[in-house]
Amino acid sequence: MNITVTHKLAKRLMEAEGEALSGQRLADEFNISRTAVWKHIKELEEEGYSIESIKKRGYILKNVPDTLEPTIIQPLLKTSKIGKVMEYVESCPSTQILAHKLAQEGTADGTVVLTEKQTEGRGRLARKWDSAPRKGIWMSVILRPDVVPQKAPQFTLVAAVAVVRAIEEVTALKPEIKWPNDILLNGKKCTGILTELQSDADGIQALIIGIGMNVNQVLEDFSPEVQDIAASLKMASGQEVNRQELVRSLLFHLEQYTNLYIEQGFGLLKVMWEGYSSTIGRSVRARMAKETLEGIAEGITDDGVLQLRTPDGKLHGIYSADIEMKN
Ligand code: BTX
Repeated sequence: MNITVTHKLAKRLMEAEGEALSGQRLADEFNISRTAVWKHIKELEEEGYSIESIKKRGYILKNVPDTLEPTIIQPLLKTSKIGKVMEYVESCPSTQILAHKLAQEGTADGTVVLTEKQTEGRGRLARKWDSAPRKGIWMSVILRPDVVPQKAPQFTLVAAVAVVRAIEEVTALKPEIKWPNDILLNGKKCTGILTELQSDADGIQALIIGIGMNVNQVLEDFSPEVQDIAASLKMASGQEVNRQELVRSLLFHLEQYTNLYIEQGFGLLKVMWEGYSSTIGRSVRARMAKETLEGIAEGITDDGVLQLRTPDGKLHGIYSADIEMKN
């Protein structure tokens, strides 16, 4: 991103964390006049930043606009690859569609697509994903790992660990993972992950990891079809949650864990994943395209395949299913 002086100033104020910075100090640091500083401050206020100006002390940043624009997300981002390229749109049918297009056009490894509103957000098997405007994180991350296409499903599990770690870092909540791609709070779904693939004879061209996180919805923000099964971080914690901090934390953990996975394989991540899992050790019903099996979810393999033991003692490897907990 070509970051303007105005947004560099915003970054400086954000980093000051509530401390006042004088016009003179900012003028010196940016090598501009105090009048120019004042003009940039006015410009930020027009964009929705709230900046207090105290006589003889200077400027204090009180609030930044509640948007996921790269000018706000990127300056404090702690990643070295993911999110360096960011595509932001106010509204789109689905960030997955946009990400697929960008991936085909050759966008960089680590490109992130973010929007405030999806009109055709989607889940697995073309199911709908409810994406209320400005209330959640609707995001797709494009990765170009050098791994065989069969490894793609593991990225869903790696992303799930990153999601849980981010929620834990930004809130006091204790989320759980339901195999393979749901994050739950008190048994209700607060995040879904959809990993899609572009591959050819040479292997994976792009992995598109779609993450939909319910952040600040109240019950009525959800469509009636999902009101009984969905939860937002706000509903679970009783507090508004900062979406910008969540995006930064999520991208940071996603970079850490995908690097760990690529360098060392799934071993350590599997242990973390199992620690957060609500599925393992439970009696479950697994609905697949052609059959439904009931039994105990004993664990996952190193490839992320769910191991289900049916009452006849047989162990089944489940690659893809909807899981219902029975007790
Ligand atoms: P899934 O197929 O596991 O879950 C879809 C099901 O979840 C729906 O059929 C519905 O029952 C329920 N559901 C729909 N919306 C919500 C919601 N907001 N909260 C809780 N439950 C819901 C999960 O698929 C993967 C979802 C990925 C969404 C992201 S958003 C960014 C990216 N763009 C895009 O179009 N999809 C991904």
